[in-house]
Amino acid sequence: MKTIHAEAAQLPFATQIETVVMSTPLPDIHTHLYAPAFRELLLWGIDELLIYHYLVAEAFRYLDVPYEKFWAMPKPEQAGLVWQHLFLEHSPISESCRGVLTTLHALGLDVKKRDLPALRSWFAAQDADQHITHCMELAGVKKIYMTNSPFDELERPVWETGYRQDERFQACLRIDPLLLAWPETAVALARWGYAVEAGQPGQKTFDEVRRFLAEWTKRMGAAYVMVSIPPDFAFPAKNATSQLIEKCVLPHCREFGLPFALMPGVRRAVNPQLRLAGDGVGLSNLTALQNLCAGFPENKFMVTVLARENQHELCVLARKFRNLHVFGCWWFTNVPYLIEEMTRMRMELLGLSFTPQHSDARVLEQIIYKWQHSRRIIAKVLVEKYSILAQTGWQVTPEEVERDVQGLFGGGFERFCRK
Ligand code: HDL
Ligand code: ZN
Repeated sequence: MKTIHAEAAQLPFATQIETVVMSTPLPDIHTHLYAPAFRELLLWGIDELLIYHYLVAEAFRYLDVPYEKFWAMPKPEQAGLVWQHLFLEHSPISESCRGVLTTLHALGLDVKKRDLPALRSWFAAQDADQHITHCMELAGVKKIYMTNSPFDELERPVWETGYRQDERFQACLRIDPLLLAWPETAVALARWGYAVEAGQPGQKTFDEVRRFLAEWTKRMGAAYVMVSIPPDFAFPAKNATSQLIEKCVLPHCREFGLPFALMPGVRRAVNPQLRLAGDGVGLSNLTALQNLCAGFPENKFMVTVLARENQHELCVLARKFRNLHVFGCWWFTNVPYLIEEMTRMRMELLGLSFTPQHSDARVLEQIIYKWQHSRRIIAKVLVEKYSILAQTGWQVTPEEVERDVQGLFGGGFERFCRK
């Protein structure tokens, strides 16, 4: 096999591995980014980086501004407050703050000047489309998987008027309102021409929901169907969520050969005044996932869980069910301490049969720091694992390192999707 890092083979062992991990191009399999055709839905630039909801949550720990007063401010004013409290008045050591600086540094900007106006001028001078490609190159991201919702009032019209595919982006069908807010969603589906009944769903409803799923899967060319679910999600259960999953989503995914992406553990709006920053985490009952994997062996489940305390059980479940693919260090687990812990746990229990990371980026430039930070940790763990193998006399070749890393960085996921 031609090695894509032939020069790496001449380097010391650890450096070889780091070189391959830091530079292997990969698909980012879950983000909240959008192709330029979605216009204002694609967030980018320094002010958006600073008002990312992770930073807003951290800033409010210092801010004594009333929540609503903050939300009423123009975005640059919000960003200025975040900059002042999280960067100037306190050193920016949190992962979210560090990420802003990693990104600016990678873009060649001088952060030690702490000159926010100068940073704003630089971003204002960027051409959005070229900037997308530049950020992807710096991040080593070859494909950005979007989160696409027919229930989003700004997004739906772009699809309905005909979105011309941008090869840098992959659509994914997100269906939280369908599964988690059935009565309200049934009204919307009926308005869109699907003959669903609002009460307890029956066969006619199941047929019409499948028609909805099929039409949007085809319209988007969706790579998977995704939902985030609360910690107390149970399956099976006598409720609309469970019935819609069993009667609509799972047969739809089998028919179209798509993975069903489940993300358990979100407690939505634990502090509603923080808006998008107000969601929390809860310990999930993964028996629901066990029942799904065991009960529907023809379905493929890609799963990331939000609670640190659920990670070990998720790995054990993946050992039991080959139709379960573990991915990412999601949201509150996407911090170096837990990325290392989770990657180490997964390699020790699953070998290389998982996808270690996704960015979950909401602002374009975040893919730069989220991948730079994660690649460095994944490289560290891999160097240790290969070194431990070498102690037994087992020497991995540079080609095998490339093969393994390509598998972790999208190859395994793409094979899982194709199965
Ligand atoms: O539900 C999700 O996909 C989460 O990733 C939320 O969007 C969350 O707000 C987030 O951005 N986490 O990183
Ligand atoms: Zn997300």
